[in-house]
Amino acid sequence: MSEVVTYQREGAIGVITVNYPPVNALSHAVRSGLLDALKQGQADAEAKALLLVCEGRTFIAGADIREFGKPMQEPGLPTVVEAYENSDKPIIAAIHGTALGGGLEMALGCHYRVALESAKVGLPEVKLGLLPGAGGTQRLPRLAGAQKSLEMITTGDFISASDALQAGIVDAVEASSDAKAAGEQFALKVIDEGKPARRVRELTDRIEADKGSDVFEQFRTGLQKKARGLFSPFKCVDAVEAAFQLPFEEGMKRERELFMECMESPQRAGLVHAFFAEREVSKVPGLPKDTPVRDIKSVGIIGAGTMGGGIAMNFANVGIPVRLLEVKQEALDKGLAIIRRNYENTAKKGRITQAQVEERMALIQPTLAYEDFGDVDLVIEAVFENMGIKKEIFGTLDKVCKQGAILASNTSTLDIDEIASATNRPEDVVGMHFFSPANVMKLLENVRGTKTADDVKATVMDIAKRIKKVGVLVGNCYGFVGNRMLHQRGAEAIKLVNEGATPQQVDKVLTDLGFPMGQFAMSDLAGIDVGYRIREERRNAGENIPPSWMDKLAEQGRLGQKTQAGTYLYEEGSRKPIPDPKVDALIEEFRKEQGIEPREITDQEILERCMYVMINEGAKILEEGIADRALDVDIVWIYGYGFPAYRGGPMFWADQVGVKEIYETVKRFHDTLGGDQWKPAPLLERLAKEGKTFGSL
Ligand code: 3H9
Repeated sequence: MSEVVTYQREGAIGVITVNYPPVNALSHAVRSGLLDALKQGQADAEAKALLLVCEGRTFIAGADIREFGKPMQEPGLPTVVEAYENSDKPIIAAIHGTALGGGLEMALGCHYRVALESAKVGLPEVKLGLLPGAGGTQRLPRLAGAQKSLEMITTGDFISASDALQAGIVDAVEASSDAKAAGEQFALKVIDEGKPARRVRELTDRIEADKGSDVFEQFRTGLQKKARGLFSPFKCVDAVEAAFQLPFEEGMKRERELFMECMESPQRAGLVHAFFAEREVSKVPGLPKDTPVRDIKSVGIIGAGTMGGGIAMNFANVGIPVRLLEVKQEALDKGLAIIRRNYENTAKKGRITQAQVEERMALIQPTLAYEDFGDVDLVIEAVFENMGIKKEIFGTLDKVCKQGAILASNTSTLDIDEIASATNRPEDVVGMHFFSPANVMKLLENVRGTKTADDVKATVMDIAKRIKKVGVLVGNCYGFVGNRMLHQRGAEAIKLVNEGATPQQVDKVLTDLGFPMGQFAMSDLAGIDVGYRIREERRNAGENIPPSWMDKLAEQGRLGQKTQAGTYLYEEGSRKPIPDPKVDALIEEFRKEQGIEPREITDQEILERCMYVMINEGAKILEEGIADRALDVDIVWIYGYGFPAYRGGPMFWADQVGVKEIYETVKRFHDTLGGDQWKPAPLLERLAKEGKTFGSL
């Protein structure tokens, strides 16, 4: 008898229980166990109906993702679902937690579904580069029709039990916390009323109603924009459409073909890597799971600008009170007005209520006095990048904050140890680097200083979860993980334009790779003055940073979107970059001044120079221990810079391209172009020579 699936009769009901923590995923053992238990139920003459329930926190959350990419072991999930559907005894699925992917498909193979009020259902396969491959694309439309099925299958979003009831996906919703009891009650009714085994595959009403509908074309058109570069959403539409064009068995065959195409696509590999990497980053090497965390009940934020305001919203959104400090009343008023406007816009879109707007605003208390930080548990400084000012602020915090308070800086580049040196408690100082817009971007790059205490590191990682971000703990160096790599890409992009490429050409190569925007559109968004100021500071510090046409833009006051002109032009109220012939002329003039004869630059060269320079820097970051694992770098880039998740992050992408190929190209660039940035990282060289990948580290 399988240990993960058991069969037991209770009165007239044969209860099949799955118990495979943490989420009852459909591993080989679970699939075999489900078939065995079904056989027992069939053979049990006393059982008049069967009930499928799960132990633990959730109903089945899907196929076991860890088995993807390995040879499939029989029985496959479609076989198991079919066996359940074929049963003559009615089978009821009792759903609690989340019935997802293959889990919902199992439930759709059962004859009735009852869900707890708190339960959610969904077919999230598309988020892993797949489509539902155990009949989900053929059975769901028979219950919910074309529109709802397409919505659920192409977005992968979960829906509530009541929504599922309304859509006809479940038959009953119970306001109970006991799925087994709710399922048994439903099963007894089925037995009493002599209800038959109702097979979803035999239902035709919804299929007939939506046959020939233009909704499929509408979805395909919508996806052109929403799912740019992605493979599986389009296959999802094809598979759902097949339910309306083909008899059930043939539809199932079509689903299988399309599923296998997705399974073999590199996008599936990238998205599954991203799924596990997102969960792995919270397990920090050397920081045991049971490291204590400090109790954070209130937060102080210094700076009510775009960054500080966005950070404050994150805490207010989850009910944590914030004290927001500015030096001038005017700046404070302006900052609060922007926060209110952001919340009101969200309310207008129907995502929060007006009452929630007021609740959240009430949690953000403005102040002009550092003394008001005397009792907060965490302070986050979010003023502009200037070491002198930051040190002064931390000196003040050291005086006013209570013992045990965590003192964090939102610096995006500066040395945390130097900031910490302005206090007498460097163990309490840490970096918490939010990404703009801070209330939207999911990454929180937490930076450990040399002396940061373990419980402080554990606390800031815990806070990331509390405010619904993905926290990555990294080491202290100029620009940390994300910006250190970005700066290399930015410098290379500028040089490519110096040499003959156009900014549009560089940006297009990056957007074709899947980035939401290119390097130059991004600097326009961030503000060209930001990069300019950094370059100037580094020049003043004696670094050899050659002049560039970007400096000229900054000097002319073309600062990007905020001045409606940067590398591109922007129409009032629009974020769409428009190429500007004046910038072409400025670049041309710059080349003349510098004596540069422009040359034709291929897209391939742009791709290699922009991306490989980052990979080389990533290898240095790994070698220095600034990032613990390649997957930490991947998550920083996916959630902080919009690196396409379907490529798995830069280091995963590098493994796909081939470490050896990248090493050889980097070496060639070092010989031809020169510069430290092209000096092959010893780690890159070693991996290339040993035939290994970043993922193997
Ligand atoms: C599919 O079903 C294909 C079929 O159509 C066709 C087949 C032929 N497998 O997220 P959490 C692990 S595709 C293996 O932190 P939460 C996860 O790695 C699948 N492991 O918890 C983590 O492990 P660890 C469609 C899985 O409460 C632990 O469980 N299904 C799986 O925040 C806890 O996870 C999906 O895409 C899995 N399927 O969220 C659902 N799922 O502790 C994917 C989770 O070692 N899962 N783990 O780090 C989820 O969306 C969330 O995990 C869930 C729980 C909402 C269930």
